[in-house]
Amino acid sequence: MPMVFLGLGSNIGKKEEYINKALTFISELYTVKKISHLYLTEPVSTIKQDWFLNCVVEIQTDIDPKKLLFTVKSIERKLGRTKTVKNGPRTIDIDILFYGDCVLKTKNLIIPHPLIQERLFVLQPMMDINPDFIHPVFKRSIHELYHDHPWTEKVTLYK
Ligand code: PH2
Ligand code: MG
Ligand code: MG
Repeated sequence: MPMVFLGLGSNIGKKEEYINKALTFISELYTVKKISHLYLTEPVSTIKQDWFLNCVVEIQTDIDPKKLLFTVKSIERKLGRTKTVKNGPRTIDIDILFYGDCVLKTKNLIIPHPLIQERLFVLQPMMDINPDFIHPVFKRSIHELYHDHPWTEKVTLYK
């Protein structure tokens, strides 16, 4: 079965509660293999907003990626996510980061997530759970991408 990684982020209200509720919903549907630490992260955005809590979870599933996207979107809606501006504040964001070595580009879904290499708030938690995972497009490990990052974003361990 492919190694599937989801990135979670919250920066409105009771952030830790939203992350935990999302993890509960995810674990009711899929086998959770690993959960990273939780990080308090500076928003990467042109919009002024609160800091985020971020983590990454590895799940075991061979559900079709489009169905997985549909499921994570429904979890976001259950947790009060509403459509606002791009990169704006949100109760919960659940992104499909990797789906094994699958490379996919459709109108609604790009796998791997196209910005992983630019985001310390993804690379740092990925380092916790699978630093040797090879990015299927760049053919480089998480470890290498992490060390190449300019580390301009502030990311601190929360829990
Ligand atoms: N998500 C974004 C944009 N910016 N910044 C941080 N720190 N954490 C996020 O999860 C995040 C972000 C778009 O989804
Ligand atoms: Mg996102
Ligand atoms: Mg998203």
